[in-house]
Amino acid sequence: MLVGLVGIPSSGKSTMFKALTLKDVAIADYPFTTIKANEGVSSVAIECPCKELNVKCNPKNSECRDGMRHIPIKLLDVAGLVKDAHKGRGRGNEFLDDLRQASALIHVLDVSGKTDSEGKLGIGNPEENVKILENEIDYWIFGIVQKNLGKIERTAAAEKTPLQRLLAEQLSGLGVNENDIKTALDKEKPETLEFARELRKISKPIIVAANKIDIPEAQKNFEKMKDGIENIVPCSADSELALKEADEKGLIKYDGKDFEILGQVDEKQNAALEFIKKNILEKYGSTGVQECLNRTVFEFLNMIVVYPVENENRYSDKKDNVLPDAIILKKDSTTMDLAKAIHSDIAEGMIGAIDARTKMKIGKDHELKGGDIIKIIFKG
Ligand SMILES: Nc1nc2c(ncn2[C@@H]2O[C@H](COP(=O)(O)OP(=O)(O)O)[C@@H](O)[C@H]2O)c(=O)[nH]1
Ligand SMILES: [Mg+2]
Repeated sequence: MLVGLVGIPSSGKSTMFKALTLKDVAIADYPFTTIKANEGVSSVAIECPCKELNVKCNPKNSECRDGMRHIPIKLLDVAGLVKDAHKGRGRGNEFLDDLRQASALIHVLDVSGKTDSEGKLGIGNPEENVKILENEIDYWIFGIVQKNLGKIERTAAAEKTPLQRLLAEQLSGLGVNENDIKTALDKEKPETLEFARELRKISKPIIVAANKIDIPEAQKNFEKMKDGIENIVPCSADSELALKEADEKGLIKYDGKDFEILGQVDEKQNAALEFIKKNILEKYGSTGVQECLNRTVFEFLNMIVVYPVENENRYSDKKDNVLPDAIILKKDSTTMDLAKAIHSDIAEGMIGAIDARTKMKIGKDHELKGGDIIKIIFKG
């Protein structure tokens, strides 16, 4: 799973990217083999079961800080969005290529209205920029669908194959399946832009990070916009970065919601910290940056976290590491899906599973809930 940060130049993508990937989870089993220049590792945070079970955990693929489990997520800084990117403007083609890999997008939007739609200083229209981004993606998907549509429709008719099946093959790189396409086909005709828009809503859900909320004009603009846009979170990437850096230097202890001053801060630093506390943390509850990523993964992508164990009594693996791994799965996943996510050999030899909380035996097609602790029983 990969989440992309998109937005026009100067909206704050790199700042947000840096804030989200700064000194993040230190992990023994590094799960991502290749990291490109614009890729980084961030994490989503969720309450760890160690608190409720009153055990001390030893995480391997994730980290537990103050009872919160931080699970790594790959993040992509997708640069190059300008109007007409789908026609190759700016770094349009690169931009769209990067988009293909993303499961969801965070649209970093400068709501201060101080940058125009090209990222230059001037009068910007944040609402219009939301539309520009959606349109660019819609036109890009539209272009892919139209490419062979005539031929695909003729083949579907001649072979009596459902159109969605043939389209699914063409669009597999976009992360849409046959069912998704059927859903879109039920609403719109495939030759329309509206059809592409339906596919975009399914395959690239977008959360809007209303960034630069520390600027007074941004707060005014946000109030005007927030009811008209479904998924919008007020953010201050600059503040998040400043807090994380101060935490790293040992000046403050920052827990994502509030901070405590620990070290020697000079007058200027103190004023900056006070400003963030009063105008961001107390007003909005957080800088919004981590919330964007958490909501993207758990709300829009409908993911849950499950903990596989080998010893259901000690909630541990063979080496007695308690709650070693946190696995992110789709909401309707089964114990078999969990087995597959661990190892194909385990899935092949799987007999059943045990719910470690209740110690009850469960089947291969048992649907998992978020926070489940599961032992897979398999023939090795
Ligand atoms: N006031 C304010 N400025 C920000 C915020 N986030 C980013 N910026 C500034 O906006 C400018 C562009 O940021 P950058 O991350 O390079 O944008 P990018 O082009 O989208 O990658 C920089 O001067 C940042 O310091 C924020 O939350 N508040
Ligand atoms: Mg940048």
